Amino acid sequence: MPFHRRKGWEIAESRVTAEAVFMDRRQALALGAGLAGGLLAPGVAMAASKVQTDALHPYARNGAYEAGREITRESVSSEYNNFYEYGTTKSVAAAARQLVTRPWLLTIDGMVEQPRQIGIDDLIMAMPREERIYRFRCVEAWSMVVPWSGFPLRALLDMAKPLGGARYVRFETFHDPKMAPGQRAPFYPWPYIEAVTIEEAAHDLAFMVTGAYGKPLANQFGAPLRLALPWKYGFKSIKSIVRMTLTDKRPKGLWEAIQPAEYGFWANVNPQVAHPRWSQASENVLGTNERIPTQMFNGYGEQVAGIYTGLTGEKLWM
Ligand SMILES: Nc1nc2c(c(=O)[nH]1)N[C@H]1C(S)=C(S)[C@@H](COP(=O)(O)O)O[C@H]1N2
Ligand SMILES: [Mo]
Repeated sequence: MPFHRRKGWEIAESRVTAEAVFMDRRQALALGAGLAGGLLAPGVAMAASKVQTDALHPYARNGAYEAGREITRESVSSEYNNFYEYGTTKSVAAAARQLVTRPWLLTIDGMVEQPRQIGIDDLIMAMPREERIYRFRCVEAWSMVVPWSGFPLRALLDMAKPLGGARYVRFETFHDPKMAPGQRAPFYPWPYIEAVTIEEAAHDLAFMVTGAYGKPLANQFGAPLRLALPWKYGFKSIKSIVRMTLTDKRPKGLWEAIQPAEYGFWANVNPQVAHPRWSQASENVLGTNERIPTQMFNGYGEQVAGIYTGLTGEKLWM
């Protein structure tokens, strides 16, 4: 990566942590005059360095984003996940406790004015935070409704300052087989990758998620930073992101790399275009016994259809 001189306001994650430790030492000294400082301080400091931005929750809800359906109970959505780094079943919540989310650096590189790394808490502090209720449709024909907390991806793009030739935004999940047993499975070309066009990334609905249900993001949802693209099939919404790269070449996502006949680059929701192995006409609503018709662009067509006019040669629906 090109050399990057750190600006005054870009505090290194290591320094933030050091600062939190220092603050807590002081607090511990003030509070625990009668206690053995050595016993109290380190534990307190560790907890504090983990939760620097946790207290910002709940983010203010933006009422412009409503699902028109009941929010899925948290006890349901947080126990039914796709997170192959932690197993190929839906019951990955327990295994995902191994995911260590602090310190966490996001690398921004490729075709940007100034490549950089930023700590997750500095990023969260710098972004315009809000809560939005989104519908979510997995390619496996189940769906849910979740109140996500986060910030528009466009705000992160603005920070990254893409160069004129940049056409795609590529995202990468962490790669650490010690922390993620699923990444020891050689079949998958780890790390998980996903990408969108720069027009899609700049769309108002593209949302970077740092929380759900008014709280910091549970590990199994892809803490500490995941994407939400509510008009696309769920596999585009990549979890636990460590890198965002601007590029002029169309990247291949992990699923497209393994099975291009079933999972493509665009993956826009369309009830009329069946998956090779099942219909996409309807979906199971998690936590209810309902089976409801699937909507074009998952019901977000009015907002996003304009992005795709003129892209006639593309397989927009797989
Ligand atoms: N890194 C990573 N991101 C991922 C996945 C994954 O296995 N690994 N699964 C995808 C799929 S297929 C879906 S449906 C959603 C599931 O999100 P949820 O568990 O929050 O419902 O995450 C997507 N993002
Ligand atoms: Mo999915």
